Amino acid sequence: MRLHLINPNTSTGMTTRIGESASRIAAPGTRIVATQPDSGPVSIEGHFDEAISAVGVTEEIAKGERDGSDAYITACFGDPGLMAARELTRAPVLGIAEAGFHVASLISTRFSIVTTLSRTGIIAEHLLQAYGFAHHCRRIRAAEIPVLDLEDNGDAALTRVIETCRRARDEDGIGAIVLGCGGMADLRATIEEAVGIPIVEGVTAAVKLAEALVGLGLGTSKHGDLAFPRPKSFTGHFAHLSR
Ligand code: 2AL
Repeated sequence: MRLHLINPNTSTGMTTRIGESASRIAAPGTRIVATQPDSGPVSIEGHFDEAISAVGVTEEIAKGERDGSDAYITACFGDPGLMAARELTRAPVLGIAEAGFHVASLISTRFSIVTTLSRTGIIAEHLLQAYGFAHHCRRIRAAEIPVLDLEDNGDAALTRVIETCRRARDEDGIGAIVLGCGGMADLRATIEEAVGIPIVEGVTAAVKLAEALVGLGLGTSKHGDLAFPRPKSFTGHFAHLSR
């Protein structure tokens, strides 16, 4: 099984780390191919970054289709371009926020999210509402670290994430925590050990869900709104997308 993991931001170091985390958790028959868009923001920390990165995600899906991918993961917690990505393939496409919410709801009745910056909290809140998980999430907390601090300032960032998770554990009335950034993919076990309650991380959760869907023989439905995009002309910068 070829599992194409798309880091929607363009930081190659983060793509490598996320890919390594995915490979460690993957089943022996799963090959992880980790890529990032050719163009776009180096980190995704707001609505503007998301809008630009979503185009890059769709371009990576197009490449994955040429290379015969069996499933895809979009590894940014805002799930940028997820529904658009699903329109472009019959393979399953999993967003890491979506995967994290599903898995957390299977092992706890209530969870909190610990993300990077407060300003990204509204993105997670919108996703909880869109996916029907608002009722399961008690609180969205931020460690107040820029995304690239997870790369450049790893130890300090980890300390802040652990502190924030401990506050969530003690104050939120929850059973589990969902980590809210793709850049936290390799931190799950360390944080769980330090905090002592189940920590769900979206990249690793998405790998196992993607393997399950492929094992079940299920892919993205082409009946209804996730059908391939209607052929039409695109103009200007996007003329190459005309079909
Ligand atoms: C993210 C993420 O997962 N990757 C990125 O660049 N920005 N979102 C977040 N809330 O930190």
